[in-house]
Amino acid sequence: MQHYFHPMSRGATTAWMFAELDVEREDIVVDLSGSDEERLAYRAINPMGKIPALVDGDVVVTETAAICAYLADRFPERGLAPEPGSRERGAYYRYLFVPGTTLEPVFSLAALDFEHPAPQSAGWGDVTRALATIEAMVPENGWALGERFTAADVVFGGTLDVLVGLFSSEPSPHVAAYVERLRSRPAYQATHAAFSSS
Ligand SMILES: N[C@@H](CCC(=O)N[C@@H](CS)C(=O)NCC(=O)O)C(=O)O
Repeated sequence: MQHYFHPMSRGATTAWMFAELDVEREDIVVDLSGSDEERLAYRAINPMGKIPALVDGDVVVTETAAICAYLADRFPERGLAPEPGSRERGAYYRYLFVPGTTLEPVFSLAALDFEHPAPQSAGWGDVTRALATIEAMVPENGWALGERFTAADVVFGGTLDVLVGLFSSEPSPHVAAYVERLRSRPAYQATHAAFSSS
């Protein structure tokens, strides 16, 4: 499997997912500041020109959450996804989808001091509701789905890990504690060294 990424990008999250699974991959570092030629060539894999991307034979997967979900299902014996069709899958999907559809847009815009003028029409709503959603979804103890760590923690937790820096106030103690639990995982530390040394 070829993993197109850069260690200082959202690709750190997919690298973390690989490390949690402990499966082999071929890392291909994409230099986003590289030549136009290189960047245009990469668009044959992802027309958005964005990393990360995963190539598994003739399957191409883009989007961080989709890559993590695909990998968890591809290696079911590693136990990082609830059984397809199980009731746990409902909460699992929620943790996989909320980050990209809601949290990323609302906080990326807020970081630029912009709020959508009609939050009831914008899919991501507003900062107040997004913060309430985070508070409700962050587990008091353990992981998103309970005692078992899953890809939901890599995607939801990986997003929070970055977003807490964009909050206008300090994260609440239980959000901060969850992020600390994630950061203490050996697979997280092995794949996020570039961030701590920057
Ligand atoms: N929705 C995408 C976002 C990926 C993304 O924005 N990646 C950035 C790096 S962190 C990128 O490739 N930017 C280069 C560009 O847009 O040209 C995902 O979740 O994978």
